[in-house]
Amino acid sequence: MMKPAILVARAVFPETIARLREHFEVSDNPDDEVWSKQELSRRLQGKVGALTTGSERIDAELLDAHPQLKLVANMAVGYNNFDVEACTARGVLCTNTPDVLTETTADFGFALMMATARRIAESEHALRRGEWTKWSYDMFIGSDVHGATLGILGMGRIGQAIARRGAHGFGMQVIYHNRSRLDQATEAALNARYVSKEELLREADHLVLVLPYSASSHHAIGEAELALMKPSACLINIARGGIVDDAALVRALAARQIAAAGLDVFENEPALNPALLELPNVVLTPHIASATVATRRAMAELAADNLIAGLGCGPQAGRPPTPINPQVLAG
Ligand code: 8YV
Repeated sequence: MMKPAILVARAVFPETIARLREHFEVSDNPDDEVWSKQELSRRLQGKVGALTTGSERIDAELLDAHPQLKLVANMAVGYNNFDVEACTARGVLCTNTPDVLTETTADFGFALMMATARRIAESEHALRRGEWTKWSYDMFIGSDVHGATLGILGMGRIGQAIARRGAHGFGMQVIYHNRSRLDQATEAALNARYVSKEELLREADHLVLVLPYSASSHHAIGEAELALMKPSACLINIARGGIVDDAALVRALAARQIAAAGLDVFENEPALNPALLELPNVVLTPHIASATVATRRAMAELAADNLIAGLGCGPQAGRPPTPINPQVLAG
């Protein structure tokens, strides 16, 4: 019997490709090129499934060109690169990779917060430039993380993992804002207090963004929001580019309206607002919050599990572990 054909749109672990080959005719991308929309469409010809990453946009136009496509498996928890509504309308199942990256991503959020508050990148760069000639009382003086007020915008799995670290590891006062409030028991366990968005902005010493990107979260942090923050505050974005208005942030950082920012995601990444590169008070990392060996392996394997089961293969056939639009399975 002919195996179904799938596309793996970006390079992944050879072990994952080998596993997929047990079930599918696999076209892959070992050179890890980022294909244009046209090239992606060309490569999708005849494919019933695709393993994608945040760089591949799956929209109505692409779906209409490929009526044979049944499943798109994103190797990411975020799926703003998918038009889920268009997929659901055409019976295309979408899957993502939640849970397996929660703790790793929360670790990174904390690392970025600490690097930003304690000016680690800025001081390290100065040392490399040979500028460390003497000790001074105010050299790279920063702000404390322990005991400070940790603000979290978006209180899903990753937000809660960050809250746990802050409350239980660093004795922080945790405040959060989210579309829906957590139940009392979860709030009590995290020692987290629900506040309005305005109070969150006004009170946080360190504000961490962990909400999904959508039309409603576009520029959730812009000029007006930055103006509410403390001049001593740090802003950390490990969620998605576009949640912060980067041009407004550049202005706020340059004017020291807030103290510093730590950014793992950017509008139009991997291109970024060039003014960010000129600012000393921003820590910039290339979208690596989930990048540990164990977690990236787990993400690749979960994406593969979804493809295998979702396309009717293996012992879990018909029961992909993490569907985004499970109504497609029922239909
Ligand atoms: C991915 C992420 O590395 O999971 C997410 O939503 O942003 C990252 O973990 C990235 O999206 C590539 O797919």
